[in-house]
Amino acid sequence: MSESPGHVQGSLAAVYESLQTSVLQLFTDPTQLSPGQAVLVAASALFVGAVVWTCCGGQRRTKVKLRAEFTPGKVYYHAPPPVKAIPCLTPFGMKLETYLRMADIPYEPMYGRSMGPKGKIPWIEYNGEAMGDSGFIMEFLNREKGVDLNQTLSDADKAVGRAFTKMVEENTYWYEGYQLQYCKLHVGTHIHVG
Ligand SMILES: N[C@@H](CCC(=O)N[C@@H](CS)C(=O)NCC(=O)O)C(=O)O
Repeated sequence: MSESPGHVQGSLAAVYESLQTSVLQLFTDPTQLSPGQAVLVAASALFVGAVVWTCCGGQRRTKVKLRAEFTPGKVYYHAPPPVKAIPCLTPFGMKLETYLRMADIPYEPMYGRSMGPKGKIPWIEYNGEAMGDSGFIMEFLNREKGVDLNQTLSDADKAVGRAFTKMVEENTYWYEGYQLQYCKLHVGTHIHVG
C-alpha cells in the first residue's frame, strides 16, 4: 500500500523537527545527544557533504599524469588532434589554441584524448602543474604573461564580448550538442562538416 502525500509530508516534518532539535543539542550540550540523535546528525552531515562535493565538481576531479620534464614558462596544451580543416573538435580548444597563437605564448600541442583535472578538455600543464577550463587558463596566462588582447576595447565592448561568450559557451554550445545527438538518433546520420 502506498503512503498518501499527507503522510509523507508529516513524516518529513517529523524528521526535520527531530534534526533541528538534534543540531541544537549538538551546539548547546553535545554530551546529552542520544544515540539516535547522533546517528541523525552524522547522516545529515554526510548527506550535505555529498551534495556539496558533487555540486562543487569533486566527482569530476581527474588524476592527470604530468610530464616528468618541462620547460619553465612553456604551455603544454592538451586537446584532441585537428581533423581535416577543423583545428580542434572542441570549441573550447579552438578558442584556447587561437588565444595562445594570438598572444604569442610559447606552447607545445600534446594532442590526445587525456582529460584534464576537471575531467574535461582542453587543459594545460604549466610549470609542472595541471590546469583546466579554457576561460580560467586564459585569465591565468593573461596575468602570468602580462597579456591583454582586449586592451583596445571600451568597457562597453568588453561587456558585450563577455555576454556573447557566456551565451555561446553556456547555451548555444549545448544546443549544438543536442542537435548532433538528435540527428544521430532520429535522422540516423551525423551532421557532416566540410
Ligand atoms: N568550461 C570548460 C568546458 C570544456 C568542455 O566542456 N569540454 C568538453 C568537450 S567540448 C568536454 O571535455 N566534455 C567531456 C565531459 O563533459 O565529460 C572550458 O572552457 O574549457
